[in-house]
Amino acid sequence: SIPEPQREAWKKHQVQGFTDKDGFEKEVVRHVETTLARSLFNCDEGAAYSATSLAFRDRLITEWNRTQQRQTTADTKRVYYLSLEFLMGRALDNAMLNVGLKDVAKGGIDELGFRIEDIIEQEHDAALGNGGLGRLAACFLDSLASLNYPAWGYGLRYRYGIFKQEIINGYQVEVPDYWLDFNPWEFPRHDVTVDIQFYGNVRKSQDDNGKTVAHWEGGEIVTAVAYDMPIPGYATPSTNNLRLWSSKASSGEFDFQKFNNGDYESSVADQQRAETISAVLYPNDNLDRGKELRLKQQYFWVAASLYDIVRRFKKTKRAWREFPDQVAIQLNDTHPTLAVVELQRILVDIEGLEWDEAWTIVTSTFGYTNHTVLPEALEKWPVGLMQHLLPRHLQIIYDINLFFLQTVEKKFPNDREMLTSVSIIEECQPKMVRMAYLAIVGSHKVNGVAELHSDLIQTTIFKDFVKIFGADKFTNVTNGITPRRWLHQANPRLSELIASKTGGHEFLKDLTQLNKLELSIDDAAFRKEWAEIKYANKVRLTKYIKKTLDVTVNPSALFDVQVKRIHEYKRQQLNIFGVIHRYLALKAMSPEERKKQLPRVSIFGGKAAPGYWMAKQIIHLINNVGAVVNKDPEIGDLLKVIYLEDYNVSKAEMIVPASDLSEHISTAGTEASGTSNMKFVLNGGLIIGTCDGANIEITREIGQENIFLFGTLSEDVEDLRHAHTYGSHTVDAGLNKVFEAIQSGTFGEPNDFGAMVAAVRDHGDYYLVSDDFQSYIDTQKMVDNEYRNQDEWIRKCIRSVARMGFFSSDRCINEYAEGIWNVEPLVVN
Ligand code: Z2T
Repeated sequence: SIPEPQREAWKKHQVQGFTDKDGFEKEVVRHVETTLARSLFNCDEGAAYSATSLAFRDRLITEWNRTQQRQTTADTKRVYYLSLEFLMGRALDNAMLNVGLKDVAKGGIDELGFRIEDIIEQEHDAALGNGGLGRLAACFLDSLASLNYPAWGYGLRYRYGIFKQEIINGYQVEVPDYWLDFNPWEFPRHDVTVDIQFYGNVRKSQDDNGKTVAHWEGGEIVTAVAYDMPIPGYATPSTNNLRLWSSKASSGEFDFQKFNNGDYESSVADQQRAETISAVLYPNDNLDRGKELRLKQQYFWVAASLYDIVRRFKKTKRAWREFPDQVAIQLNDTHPTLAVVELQRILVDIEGLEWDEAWTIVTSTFGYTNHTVLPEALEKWPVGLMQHLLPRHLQIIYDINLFFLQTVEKKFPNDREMLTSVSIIEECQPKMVRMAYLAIVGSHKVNGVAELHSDLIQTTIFKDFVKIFGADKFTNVTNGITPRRWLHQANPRLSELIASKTGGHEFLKDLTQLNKLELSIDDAAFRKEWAEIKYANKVRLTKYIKKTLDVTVNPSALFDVQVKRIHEYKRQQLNIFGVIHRYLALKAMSPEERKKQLPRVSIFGGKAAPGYWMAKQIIHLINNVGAVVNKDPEIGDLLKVIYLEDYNVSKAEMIVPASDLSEHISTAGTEASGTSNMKFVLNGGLIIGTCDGANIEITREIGQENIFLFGTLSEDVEDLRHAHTYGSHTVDAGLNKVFEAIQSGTFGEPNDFGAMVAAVRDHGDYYLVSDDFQSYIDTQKMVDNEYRNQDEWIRKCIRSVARMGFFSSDRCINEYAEGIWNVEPLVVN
């Protein structure tokens, strides 16, 4: 650090950061000329994007430094959010809005000869996530910074994010997403590295006091390098950090023997092998595939993050027992569960604490969030694999399990069934480590992400743990979304209109203030402007559809949207069967009758996991239906079926504000929460949905008269499934007509869709498509009728928006802070 006498010179030249148009332009020109090394007038939109981003990045990084310094000085408790996915999307627009300088930049960019919208569009999404879980982590970072919580995110810096989806001849094709070409938002920290060990053996020795000490020796070393992304809070100087780890070969391990023997190629191969760890995001949503490289990713990231956290704690020179007063670590699903074991290892093997003392620290530090009840998504790792890759960790897991089962045995004497059912080790062939059980045992709180989901985990998959630990350990924190990105940024006109009716943009910091909108509901001019904004958003999407798919849709038609990962439990198949049903009904009508029908555009979007064959079949059917319907002259505007390619965060920002009706129609009890449901309602769209996940709480908040609910209730699902398998299962007439159309070749080769039809008709219909079909069709009929009354429809939209305050991720983060982390904001003056 610089000594006092010289600090004056530093202070004098401290970076101030631009505050007006002139200052902004100066920074942009400087970056074009120097950082990008371009001659003065040689600037295209790409360069203008880069220079604008660098100008904002410079601002953010000075605030970032101050925030970190403030947190270190205050020496208060910090939150660490460990997530394998952060679905950040674009950063520039968000940075401009959060810093409050978008208008300044807009003016400056304009003077320099560009349009701000075009510049924003240049940015490649940071797509380091699959769907809801990763986007939730991104919303949480925005709220943590906006609420001034001292918090860090820790993740992996994948070279390839989620693949880019192309639709070719109606089929999904995956293209690698190489996004790191030029990323002005990350700061490489080549001086912040951690060496991570894999494989090897454990040797035990006795220390001077006769205590057994474990030594993990040998194996291989891979180096983790930190890359930091600044996370600006909205209307606050707080700028937090997202630290992503990148893997490279350890410099110590570079094999000089090979090098000297001229085996240069194989040294390069070693290098590449190390880099493979952070090369690619696994593209599965709600599915665990148990790949060794995935386990390596998990340990690599967890060990590097914990080393960093422990290093920071050690600088405070506190006693170990104070660790949980300084550190809260949240496990985003079970992916980071090895952190529990790693912290225990650090405390016992390296720092020399007694087991019990260490374990108290560990369990007081961690909280675990569960995001699914689907059995195929619950992580399990073969004991043999764990033994091979992390031999010492497996021993510790066995010890954790032993002590845990001893307490269970005490509480439930002679209950062997209980012991086998809750054991962290599943005694099957091969034996498996159950990561969710390990996460529960290693945490002080376990939460689900919506009320129904939190109830379900406590009564089904984790019910024995409720008996063992008591109900207090289990809690609910209903998900939320950041209104900054999902209203202010995605729908600027609506945000302005709301501001004009609620007293400024305060609602962006306290979303409950939306309730003031209800006072304006009888204001006809307000409703008119509301409707105009929705229409303008639909026109924008209409143009996009024309440009990308060359299909003309009528922006006055009802836009019915289902965009999310393709999964049988989310039931895009129910939607497309409903579309076919509508098409057949229209075809059967006389021309006069047809004229009375309400025009509708069915819009789909979403990626299928590359290995999920049924999901790919669903995509194929939707595209084939579109190909037939969209060119049918008898149908015209009455029905269009659109598949939007490569659905991602930035596309969502365009699609969500353009929806009249969105579909959240999962089989009851399967969608833990859903978060796009919240985004759609917040943007003045209504919902058709099942009684599942957060739909239930949305209904409670906005009123059941403002939502189209249908279908089986979660408590009836099990019985129906049982009846399908053991009783006789018949499919109703309407759905059978749909199947007949598919099988007669109306939508292309019937064999392509044989498995999809058979899953419902012949193989037990696990997702209850047939059970819910008729009530779905009836409910869509209601939607048509209600949409005809535009005035009443708009009133419903406004009322719904007014009542959405609860679903801000700010509320959600405050609940975590109070109920789980025990942390407080660090107020900035
Ligand atoms: C995911 O996006 C979700 C759950 C997962 O469980 C995995 C992934 Cl990648 C392992 C989703 C849920 O499906 C969704 O209901 C929820 O809203 C979201 O997480 C955030 O909690």
